[in-house]
Amino acid sequence: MKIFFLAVSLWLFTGGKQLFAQQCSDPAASPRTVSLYQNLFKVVANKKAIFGHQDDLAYGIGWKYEKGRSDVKSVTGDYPGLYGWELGHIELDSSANLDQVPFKKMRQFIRQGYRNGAALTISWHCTNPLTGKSAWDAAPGTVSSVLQGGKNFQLFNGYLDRLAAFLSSLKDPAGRHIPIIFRPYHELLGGWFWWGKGSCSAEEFKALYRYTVKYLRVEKHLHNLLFVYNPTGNFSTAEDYLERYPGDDVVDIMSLDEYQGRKDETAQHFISRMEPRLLLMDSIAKVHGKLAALAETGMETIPVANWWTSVFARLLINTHMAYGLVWRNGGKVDNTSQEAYFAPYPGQQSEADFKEMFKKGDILFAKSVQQLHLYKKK
Ligand code: BMA
Repeated sequence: MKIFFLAVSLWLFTGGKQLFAQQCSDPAASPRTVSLYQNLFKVVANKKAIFGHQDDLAYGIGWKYEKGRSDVKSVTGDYPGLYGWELGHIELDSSANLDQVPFKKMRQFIRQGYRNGAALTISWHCTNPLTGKSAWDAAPGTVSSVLQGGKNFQLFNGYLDRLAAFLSSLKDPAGRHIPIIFRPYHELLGGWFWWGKGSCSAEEFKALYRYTVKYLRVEKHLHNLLFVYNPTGNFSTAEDYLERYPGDDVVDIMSLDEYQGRKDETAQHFISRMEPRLLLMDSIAKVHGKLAALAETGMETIPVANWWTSVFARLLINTHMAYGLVWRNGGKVDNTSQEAYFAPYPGQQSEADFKEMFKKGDILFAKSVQQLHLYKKK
């Protein structure tokens, strides 16, 4: 309830309006990046939101690397309006990411999505530079070890060099960098990643984030990036949400990651914990002149037949999110042999409702996003 009143009062305070101009945090952002940002604000102004899916073009239920295939397309006849990709293991110079998607293929998929006018977002489950274990190794002291003066400073700069090389290789045929919505160090209020709360101080987190942005911008001359601040939903006040906020000059999008519990949570419960938080986040974003989005969400194996219209679309539209990205159709449920998925495939029990959401038109897929010309100045 407290969150709800806070959200409402912030909303009233701002008169429901953006207080500041919708400028990219990077003053030298490329024209296409600026256009993407401003057009995403228009999506929200038109009371729409974009549907996103992680790894959509790479694989799905029962298939892998089949040209043109996508579970979302098999169900609706159209592709998502936003594609999510994951760079974990790029820092190790591997040829494939931590989910075995070859970076070469990923680059092609990214170019394909861009050519078709979709938005693109990238996450990075970066290896723990202190222990050499996975991103999920939340060893305390990791963040301080990579900051200036820390023993892994050089090693981590090498990680950033490889990350930058990949981001820099994303170009259109005219040699211009493809705009990317980049969300490093995600779920930072959770305790499971080495950059998470519990493993570093707020000041260390901010320093890590700021250093990364500056490195990519200043050292690597990358001006095709919109940066996402991406906590989990375990906050109750604006102060909690912003505790580790690295600053308006390095962030473009305020977001959160949160999933509906597969077995133990009703839709009503999920909505009641999400709606006030998303509204609060939206009002914080407005005060800071930023865009708000649901960076990651979903319900694993979608056991609720009307989940799309009754939960997903409802949340995005009611809380003014620019987009919502559901996670990949791959991996395993709770380390069992059951395949994990977050978007429906033909025959899946939420298929009809997904089509219904598609037809209604509030949630945008590839063709409608294409008509928005995200990368063109209006
Ligand atoms: C997680 C799961 C893992 C995967 C990781 C990074 O949520 O899907 O299987 O390795 O994301 O993509």
